[in-house]
Amino acid sequence: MERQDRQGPVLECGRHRLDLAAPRVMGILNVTPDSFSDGGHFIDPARALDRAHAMVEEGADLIDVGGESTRPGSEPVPLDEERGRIMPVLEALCPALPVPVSVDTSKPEVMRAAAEVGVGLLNDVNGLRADGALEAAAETGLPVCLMHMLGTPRTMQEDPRYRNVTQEILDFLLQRVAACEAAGLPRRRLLLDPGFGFGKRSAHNFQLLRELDQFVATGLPVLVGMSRKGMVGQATNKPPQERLHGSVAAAVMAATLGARIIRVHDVAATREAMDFVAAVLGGKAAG
Ligand code: PT1
Repeated sequence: MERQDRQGPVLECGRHRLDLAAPRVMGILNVTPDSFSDGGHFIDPARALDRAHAMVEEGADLIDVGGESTRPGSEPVPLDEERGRIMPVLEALCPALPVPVSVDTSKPEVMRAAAEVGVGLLNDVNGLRADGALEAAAETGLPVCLMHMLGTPRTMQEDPRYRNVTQEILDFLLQRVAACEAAGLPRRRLLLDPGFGFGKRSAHNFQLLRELDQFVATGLPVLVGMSRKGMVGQATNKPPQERLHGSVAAAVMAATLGARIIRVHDVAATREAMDFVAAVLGGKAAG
């Protein structure tokens, strides 16, 4: 049996099904005024929809909408503000797009509201640790990406330390999986994400990527986000807007090691790279 058979290759995302036999491209749609690399130009729902359609044209398999920046140093956004930014955009996108929309939120109220307007996946950088988030996510019936973060976005890059970064993050994520199962959220609805750049130095991020096969070996689908991040800049010595080639290299490495969803700003380039990986690996995907 191919090892990928353990992964539950199809994700039920509301009215959409996402086949994870090949690596999928998740396009980033920020609806924040303070986005670190694309300036947050997409708060107007009509513009957000245009941008989402463009990413689908470029080959995005799903669109991730976030209203709270979580890059290092960001301040938390109050519930009403996050909801006010995100909901009009989700209401425009969900019925209109041919691909599932995910919502990048840690707030249970936003998860519930997003599920009601047709979101297909919950993406929580906080791993459902907020009060009420486990219950809210379980009740939506949607799949959930559980990500690891050390601390909070505001403080996470202040001297992060690990004994063994891969082992600690794997332990954390498997504890969150157990908490989900206890709350009635079954494994078949879960994805894991080591959380590149969330309370990690570049050396930690590089080790996590080298050892990504350990996350893949859990049998749960792995999602990664490295697009334009500091780890790419560290390796290539480029500012955020010039990190395309490094980011594509990171995506290729992750997919080769068995990651199933790659969260990116630059959809067209990543799509081509993933098509190449899929052509080479075919049904013999890593993992
Ligand atoms: C991610 C992710 C995310 N990243 C998931 N959701 C961000 N599931 C937002 C830097 O080091 O990796 N996985 N949602 C963006 N956050 C960051 C973090 C942006 C670090 C930049 C950096 O530059």
